[in-house]
Formats: sequence, structure tokens, C-alpha cells
Amino acid sequence: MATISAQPYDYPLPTEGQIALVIIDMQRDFLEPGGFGESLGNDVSLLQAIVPAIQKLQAAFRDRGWPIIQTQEGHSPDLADCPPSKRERGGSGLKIGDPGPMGRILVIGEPGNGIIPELAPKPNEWVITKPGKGAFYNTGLDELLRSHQITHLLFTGVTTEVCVQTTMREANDRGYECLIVEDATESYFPDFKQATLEMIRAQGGIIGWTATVDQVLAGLG
Ligand code: TIU
Repeated sequence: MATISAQPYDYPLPTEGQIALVIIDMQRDFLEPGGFGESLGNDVSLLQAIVPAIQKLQAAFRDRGWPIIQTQEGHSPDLADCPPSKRERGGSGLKIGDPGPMGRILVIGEPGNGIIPELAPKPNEWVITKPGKGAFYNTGLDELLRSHQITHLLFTGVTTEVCVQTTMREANDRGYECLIVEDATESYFPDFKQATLEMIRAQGGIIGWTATVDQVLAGLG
């Protein structure tokens, strides 16, 4: 059986079913000044570093014609899908829905809510818009994956301990074989990223596996 060299042990590639690349929330709102990430008080410059790593995986999946799913955290313009608790919480800066330098903060269709141009999806690639941190909450993601016989998911994107980890936990509970790509995910808090990787692969891979981009590319062959 083909595997990816990983922690806590090798990740078995599917013999039946299919593997997909999941790119979480690589949006201007999280990576560029003036968006939601900065409004929460974060230094957004840290997150740019993983763009080339995700591009490598994106290219590898595109070369093979394998599925790529991107997610976008965002709310409808009337904020009907944004619980008041989410809007009221946060830093002292702009709140969800407020006008900012890249349009309304975390609102679907605004310039700041879009995926960064370096990772722009192709027309045939899937983009899931999600109101929550997890990509399975109030979306059709599970049905989409099952209808395409996708059983294995490689996770990348931001931020490691918030939307990436939440989505990976949701996927693990739904029976998907989950691996997070260590150098293709980032957090505003390096210690939180490290802790997340460790808690995912602890206890025999309680949530899943971790591996580097090079290990993934070598394993895909
Ligand atoms: N604030 C933070 O770390 N993350 C989010 O609000 N959303 C995502 O992680 N995408």
C-alpha cells in the first residue's frame, strides 16, 4: 500500500476512494492588513510565508487532475448568518460587517473576503463559503465529498488552531482520513500552531496525521 511518511506513523493512501486537497480560508481578510485578522489585533504578516508551500500542493493536485477544495469564511451582506455573539466578540477594531479598507469586514463578495490572487481557484475547483470556523457547519461539504467518493483529506491554510483544526476535527468525526500539512498551515501564534500539530498526532493520531509538503509530494509519487 502506498503511504506518506508522516507522524505518528505512515499515512496510508486510499486504495479505494479518493484523496482531496483542502485549502482553508487563504483570504485577504486573514492575510492582508485592513481585514478581519488584523481587526482582531493580529500581526497578519506571519501568514504569507505558507503561500509557496500551498502553491506546490495545488500544482501537484492540478497535474494529477485530483480534487481541490478551497473554503472561505464569510457572511451574507445582511449578516443573517452571523450570530451576534460572533460579531460582538473580538478585538477593539472593526467588527464583522463594518466598512474597512478592503470593503466590509468578512462579508461575502467584498474585495477583502476573496481568496488571495496567488492561490486563485480554477473554474472547475470547488469553493465552499462557510459562516463558521468549521467547514462542515451549515455547508454542503460532507455531501460534496461523499458524492465524489472522497475519503482522504490533506489540510492546509489558516489559521492552524482555529478554522483548520476545527474543520479537521469535524472531518475526523465524519470518518475521513485526515492529514495536516505542517509547513502549509500557519497561525498568528507560532506556539498555538506547534501545540495544534502535537495534539492532532498525539494518542496514536487521535485526530489524524501530520507531514511536511516534501513528505506529501514524495508519498504521492
Ligand atoms: N482568528 C483566527 O485565528 N481565525 C479565524 O477567525 N478564522 C480562521 O481561522 N479562518
